[in-house]
Amino acid sequence: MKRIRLSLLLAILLLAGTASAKIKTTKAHAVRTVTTDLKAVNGATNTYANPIIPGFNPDPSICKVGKDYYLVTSSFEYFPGVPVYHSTDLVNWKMIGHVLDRPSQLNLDSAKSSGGIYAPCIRYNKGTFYMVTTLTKGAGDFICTATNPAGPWSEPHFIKDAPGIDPDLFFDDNGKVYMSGTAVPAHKQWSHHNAIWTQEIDLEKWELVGEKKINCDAGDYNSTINPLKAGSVKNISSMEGPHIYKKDSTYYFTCSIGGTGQNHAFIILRSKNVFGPWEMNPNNPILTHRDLPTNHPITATGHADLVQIQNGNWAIVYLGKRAIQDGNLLPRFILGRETFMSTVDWSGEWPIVNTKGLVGRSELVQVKPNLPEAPAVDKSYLMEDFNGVKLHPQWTFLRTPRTEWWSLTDRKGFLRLKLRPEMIHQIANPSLVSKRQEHADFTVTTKMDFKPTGENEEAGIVIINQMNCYLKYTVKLENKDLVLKVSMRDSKTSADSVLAQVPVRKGNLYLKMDVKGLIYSFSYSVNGVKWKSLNQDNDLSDTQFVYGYRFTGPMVGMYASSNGKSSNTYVDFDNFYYTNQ
Ligand code: 6LW
Repeated sequence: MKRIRLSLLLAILLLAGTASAKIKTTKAHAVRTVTTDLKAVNGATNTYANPIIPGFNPDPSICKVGKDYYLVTSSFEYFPGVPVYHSTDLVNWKMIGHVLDRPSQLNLDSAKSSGGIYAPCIRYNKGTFYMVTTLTKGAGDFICTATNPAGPWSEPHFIKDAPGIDPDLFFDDNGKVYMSGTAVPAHKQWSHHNAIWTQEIDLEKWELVGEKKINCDAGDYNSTINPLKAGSVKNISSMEGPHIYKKDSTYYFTCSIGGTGQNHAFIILRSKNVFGPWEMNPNNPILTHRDLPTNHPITATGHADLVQIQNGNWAIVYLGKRAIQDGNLLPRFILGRETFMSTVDWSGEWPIVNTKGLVGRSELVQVKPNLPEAPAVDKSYLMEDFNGVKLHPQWTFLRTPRTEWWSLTDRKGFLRLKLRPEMIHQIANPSLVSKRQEHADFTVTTKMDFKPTGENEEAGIVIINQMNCYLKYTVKLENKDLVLKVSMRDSKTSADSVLAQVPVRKGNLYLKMDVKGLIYSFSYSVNGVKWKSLNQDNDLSDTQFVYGYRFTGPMVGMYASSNGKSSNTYVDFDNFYYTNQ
């Protein structure tokens, strides 16, 4: 009762703060009050739904080759790394592979949760695709190349003396190539004061050449950022995600400020020189939600990349977070940072985001870009029967697998996982095969054939936010009895806590997990027809599960472990069906 009262009070305060907050736009666009209306305000019918790539897909970068668009996102401690998506209409996207799909390319052995691979940037030049990113707490920035973005990509070319994160590559029309990244300024003026360095790079020798310059220093522009709300960041904290573009013989520099949360904002500057000095767009930020109520359906919009589409139009891809719409008065963002898209009008001096909707804002429903409609992407891979000989690219591992502990051929039509001592809460590569959770409301079912012989051997379904924040729905052999249990670790505890359990028999068992926002329900069956409920309506609102990730997002999949002991046992999954409600 107390919690409801508190959230009610907070909600009243939040709604009171929903007074229309005006954002400054160019004269060409009437200033409009911001509402939380989710429909494209002009009632257009040719609309699409954001996010364009749902689930854990942050820090998008995009490039265009002919009629094709390719987009990459951050992948952190998950392997393969840096997923590559393809589209021809910017609305329908298909995962076509990963840049880092070989252990030789990506050593994540010591990556902690939200460590590993940070923001990537993809660019195309004269027949070659380039992807540059950062292996944090490791060898730093590196570039891979490919002639086919679906792969294979090259081994990494590590770039010496490339500090910071969020590297960018810019191919100038004079043949020079420049690399940029985040930097610590010579004289920090406030705690999160940082800058962006730029230096020419020789892509034959894979080394930086010439002088490295601080190309954009937040401290030089602090006073011209029009704070969009009282209390907004006084200084341009955390200048990140830089990109340089050239349009009509003018260089444009973009970056995000405010950090990847509520204060995130995307700004653009211009100059006649690739090293500035840069003129600030008077209407910055051109994309932000930092002045909107915290219960707005989308927040944290930023870390953007611009792309020219066709007939002079542009578009922008960026990360954002969706609040789950479960009627709760407090916003909860459980899907991590996803990839959103908006159209951009750059017919004038400066680009303007979403001129066909709420200018400078992201909306869940927006007017489509002016591109030939592409067919909807075949999502049948969500209903996986494991009849192939290779895992679909949606399936990922936690850190780099050093042995093939999984097989699609040992038992045709089944995914076989070997039980190994490694466990989710360790910095290791456990027997875990998972995919991105893409919806707030979804159901997963699996048919599992598991005959454990050793104590503590377990297998089943998991949802993992990070190594100390996960939910397991597994069959486990304990004291010679086989039990089906729901257990979780939510980073507040240092051990798994059991939510429910029931004795079961060895052999085939169907498991079902129904998720509605933060309400989880578990049932099981011996024949896939008659289901018994194990545990209904588990409300995880009061657990770290709500916030249990930093940069990643929830992954759902199949898990097996002998929990620290050696084992010769394995588990066979006949299928894994993910359906959104
Ligand atoms: C990304 C950087 C950031 O590299 O978070 O908060 C990092 N800002 O732009 C990981 O997404």
